[in-house]
Amino acid sequence: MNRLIATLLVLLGLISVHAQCPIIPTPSVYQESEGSVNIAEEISIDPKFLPDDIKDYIAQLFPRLFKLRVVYSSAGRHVVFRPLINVPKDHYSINIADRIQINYSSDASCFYAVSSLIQLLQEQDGGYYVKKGFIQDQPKFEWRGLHLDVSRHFFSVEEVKRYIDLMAYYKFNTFHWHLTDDQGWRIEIRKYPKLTEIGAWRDSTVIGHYTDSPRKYEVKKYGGYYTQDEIREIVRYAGKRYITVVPEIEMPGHSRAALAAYPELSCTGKHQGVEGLWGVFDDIFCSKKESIDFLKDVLDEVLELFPSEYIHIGGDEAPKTRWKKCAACQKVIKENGLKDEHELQSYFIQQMDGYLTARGRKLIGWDEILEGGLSPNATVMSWRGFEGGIEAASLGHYVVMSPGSHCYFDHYQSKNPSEPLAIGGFTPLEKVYQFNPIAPQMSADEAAYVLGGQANLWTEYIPDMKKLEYMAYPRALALSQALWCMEKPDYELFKKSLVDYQLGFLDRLQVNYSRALFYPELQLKKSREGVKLHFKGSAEAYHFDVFTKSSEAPGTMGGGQVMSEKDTMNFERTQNKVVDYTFRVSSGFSAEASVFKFKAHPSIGLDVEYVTPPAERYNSGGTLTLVDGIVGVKPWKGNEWVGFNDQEIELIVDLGEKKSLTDIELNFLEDHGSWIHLPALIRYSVSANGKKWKYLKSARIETDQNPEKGKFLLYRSSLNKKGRYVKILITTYDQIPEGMPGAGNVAWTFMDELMIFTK
Ligand code: TNX
Repeated sequence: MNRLIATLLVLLGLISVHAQCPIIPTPSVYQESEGSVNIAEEISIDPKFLPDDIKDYIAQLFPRLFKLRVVYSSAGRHVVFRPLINVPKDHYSINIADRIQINYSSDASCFYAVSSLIQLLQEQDGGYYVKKGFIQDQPKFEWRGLHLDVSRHFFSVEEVKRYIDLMAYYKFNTFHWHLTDDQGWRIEIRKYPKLTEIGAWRDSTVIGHYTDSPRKYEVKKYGGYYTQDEIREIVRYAGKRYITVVPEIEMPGHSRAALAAYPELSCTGKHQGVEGLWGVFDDIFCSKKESIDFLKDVLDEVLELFPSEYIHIGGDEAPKTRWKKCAACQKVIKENGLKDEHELQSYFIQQMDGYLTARGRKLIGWDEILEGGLSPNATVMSWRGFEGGIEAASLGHYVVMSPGSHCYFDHYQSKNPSEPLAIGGFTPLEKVYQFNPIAPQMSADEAAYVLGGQANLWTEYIPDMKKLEYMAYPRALALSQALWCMEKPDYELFKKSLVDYQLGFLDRLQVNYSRALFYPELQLKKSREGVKLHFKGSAEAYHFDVFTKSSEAPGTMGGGQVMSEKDTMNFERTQNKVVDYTFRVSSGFSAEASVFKFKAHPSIGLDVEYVTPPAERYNSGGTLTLVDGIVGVKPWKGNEWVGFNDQEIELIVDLGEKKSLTDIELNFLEDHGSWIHLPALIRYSVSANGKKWKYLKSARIETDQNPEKGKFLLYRSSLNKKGRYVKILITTYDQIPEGMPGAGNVAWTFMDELMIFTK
């Protein structure tokens, strides 16, 4: 059926275009008509034109997933296939009438059609039915990736296969396998056996968050690796699901596991074990010829194992501390007329680029490979936002977008305090859904260089498959929409397909997906005298109890209240005290209650003017965040903190009327791994009219810039002055010092909450 006929049928009312689509990612065209194809006990498929791999896939999967016998016969009572010519690559259509006819333009698109069919089969009375109708579909982006870090935590062959299985259902086609890092080398290299004998094992692993102080370790041998046979098996397994495996061998940084095995490849030669802590470490591959030759040897074996066009060489977070002091590195700089260590990194990457290009492959690396000059054939994977990708595209290089803001599935997905420990950040389902690999500021020419996008699963805080699934699902479904759909339906429609169809499917597969979608959210609005609070979520009503630490709980609240989304609770600014509230909220959707903390204090709901605007992605609550009564926590979940990336930050608070100021309190976050540092200086001024300012005092913040210390600081200063407006001027240190993550960049300043006390 072509589009014209489909349109006619719509006009005749025989099919409906507004039908809710069960398939995710949503196909370009989905239409339903009256009736269905019913299938019970066995599914009869005509194997003609069905590629062998897909034939095997169906034969293995359908009996398991649907308890349907698969019968291949030329009768093809239920399903028939037909290759299409003269249509774009990866295009398919499914016409469901008396039987299901799948038309496809490539083997991959035949597989995508089968993936859609899997989601179309709906259970009924012990059998299955597929609604009649028409589907037409093709992918938007050619790189639809999910990444997995198996260094920080190791995942078995079976677990990796399951990860790949799940990817296949959602039409991902690239599995980025992060095989080496500081905490473990996971790929057998025949020429260098110590890489896995020594480099695959660590003696201890940090437990809790790496910024905890004091830190705790589990002292226990941990590790594992994949033999070359196992790797071949996984590459083959993924290939049968039309997924390309792109291996990543990290260089020159994140290489402590390799250096534990071969310390002579570092600058100092110092013997150190495989790292048990998360972070960025100074010891990296030396840029001398021996290290580069070693890596080329490693790549030789990698190329034998992985047929992928792209080979990922890492390139991120490589401190130049050792290179600066290393005679061998300085010699390379001199001999090659390089300006500095950044150009040396670029030289290093160019060696690999040349090596891979000569062997018919392409190098891809994290966006740091832009620093010091991008190697001629390199493709950039942009993780520190979209900027690196935009720059690379403007230089005519291919790009995969994987910005932390939308694509880091190691971040928190809800603000619920019951969320299991994560590295930090806040990337809820809706945020992922908003992801578009093409940044709005890109020209059409630049956009043409964007291959697609990818989510990353760094596993510092993901020790097992259960947690991995919890972090990846259902966010991976939102990502699949962003990467596949020509035109994404709006978020509410996506959510409906998710809830009505996909969660049941994930349940059948026993995926431990997150229910964050159903958690109520606490939302706040400014009111005249303070803030208004309500619960938002998928439920009609929320049942809650309120507890207060102080005895002054308003009498109208207590246990067993019920509130709908429209109801609000009003909190007025207090007279100079802080009242702590705890809400325990439940809805019919999730068994567990959500717990929220709220502080009523003298500044809630005040007008704060950000003279320096905070970074958009760390200011979801607008100007209210600093005075909303929700205090930023650690590990940070992103949006209860306000984040700035400037060296001078100016804020003006309006108290509404002239008051006698006593004290001011301001909290800052310190998390060096995320480039968040304490500021250097805070200056306070007051004014009666917002025009003429009187400088009051300053507070210098003592910080030893010690990354071991990660802490969370609260500054209280006494003001003792009358005024209506308070100006807060914050100055950061010049830049992040050498040897620390993000060295040379302006540090981030994260603050929350602000309280001004008066008499
Ligand atoms: C930064 S993303 C890293 C990883 C960490 C990750 C944690 C990137 C290229 N490097 O080494 O695991 O942050 O989110």
